[in-house]
Amino acid sequence: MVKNMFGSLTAKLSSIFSKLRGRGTLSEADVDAALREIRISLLESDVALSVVKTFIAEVKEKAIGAQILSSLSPGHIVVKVVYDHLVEVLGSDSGELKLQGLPAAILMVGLQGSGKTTTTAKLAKRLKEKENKRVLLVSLDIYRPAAQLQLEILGKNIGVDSLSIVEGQKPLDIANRAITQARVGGYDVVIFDTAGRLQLDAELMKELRELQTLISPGETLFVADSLTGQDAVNIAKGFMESVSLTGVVLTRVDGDAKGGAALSMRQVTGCPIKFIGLGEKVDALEPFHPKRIADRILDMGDIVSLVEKTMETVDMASAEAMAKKLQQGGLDLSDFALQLEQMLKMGGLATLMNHMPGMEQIKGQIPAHLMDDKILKRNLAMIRSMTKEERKSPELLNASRKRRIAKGSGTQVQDVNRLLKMYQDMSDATKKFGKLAKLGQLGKLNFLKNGLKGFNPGRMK
Ligand SMILES: Nc1nc2c(ncn2[C@@H]2O[C@H](COP(=O)(O)OP(=O)(O)OP(=O)(O)O)[C@@H](O)[C@H]2O)c(=O)[nH]1
Ligand SMILES: [Mg+2]
Repeated sequence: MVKNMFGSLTAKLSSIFSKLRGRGTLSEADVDAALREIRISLLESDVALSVVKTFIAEVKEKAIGAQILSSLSPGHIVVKVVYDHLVEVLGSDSGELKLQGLPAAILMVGLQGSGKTTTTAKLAKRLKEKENKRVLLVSLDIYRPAAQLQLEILGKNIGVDSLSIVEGQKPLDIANRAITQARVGGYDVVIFDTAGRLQLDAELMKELRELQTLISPGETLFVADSLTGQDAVNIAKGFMESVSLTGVVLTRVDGDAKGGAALSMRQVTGCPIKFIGLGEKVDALEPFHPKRIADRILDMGDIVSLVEKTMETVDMASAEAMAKKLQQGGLDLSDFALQLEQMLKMGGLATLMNHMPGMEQIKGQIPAHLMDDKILKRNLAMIRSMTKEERKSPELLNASRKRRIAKGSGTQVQDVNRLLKMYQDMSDATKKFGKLAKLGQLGKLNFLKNGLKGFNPGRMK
């Protein structure tokens, strides 16, 4: 697996987002600050400059316009926006090859040493084993000594035929012979491996164009080393001037590449990344999964899933209603109950803490029995034992009313007092945001965090 890929970017983004975490609101300046860091990280991770620029501009637009849910921290939202955009830019799940014509042709192109020949064998093995295809391998590399033999040997290892080698034959002639041979021999797919070339080599690029015209392949796969850095844009563009590409295969993803190439190649070619190469062996090939790669780039899958979970469970309508109330002057206990219910829906405090990075240490300090949903449920039970009027105006709660509520909810009077204190703290905190609310910053309030602030487990027995 690609465990170490993108490691450095991951570390950097983690530190950026830990700075954002714990803040109540996220201003445009915050977004800019975070994106500046992301920009640097992407550059340091070898994403090509022009690609970084585009990515940042797009993410910024989304981050500022994003609907910020009350129960999520702004940092979480930014993580999610960056993650979603990364997935989007990286493209869809792939691993499909367009096999067009009989025989279907696949043309492999790329720089010297990028992994074309190895990938040719990997694809052949895959087509043979997964799709039951009869594959013919053809090397058009007459330039490097023993290149044709290299492919033939690889073919033998995986039990796939290769076109017989005729010394001195030119690539176009070999290609012609291969097509005839494949038809006669009843092959389903012909994979054409080509000589590695530099885009500066006009003669070789011209040959590539002629080959593509002759073969008219359903797939022209651009094989690129994941270690490619700032050159990625020029290399890809150089090839695109000569041939039209249909897909990218990224090799050496098992190495310590910083991963920028995935993003660069994808954006520059506009082609899907179809496979990734994960080693020298013939079965070290996997379909490309953008989510998996994005997970590795950000390494914040936990936050992403928390955000997704919250978005599913939080009732948008009630959140909006609450926001409106806040604008008009404060929350009452019914609103507070609503918040508690939402927390319960999300799996209670324990789940929440497990999902929040940096919570690990705090968690150790909280007695285990307080981490369960009982507290939330008990608070809810007390609020439910109140009358409508009491919920609206908690100051009505005198000693005898408190006793009644405690009895009704199976709690003690001091529990009721703690609940009221918690509510008061939260109420104070949210009032501070009242002005912001009026300025249209409403969506960026963080009810849940304020709720947690008021919730002081240390004082609960
Ligand atoms: N670790 C690792 N090595 C790879 C991968 N793909 C190819 N290689 C190695 O990279 C080297 C070059 O691979 P080739 O397949 O010969 O590359 P090529 O593009 O055909 O090279 P030329 O024909 O000379 O242009 C070989 O040693 C391969 O074993 C990969 O995904 N991971
Ligand atoms: Mg080769």
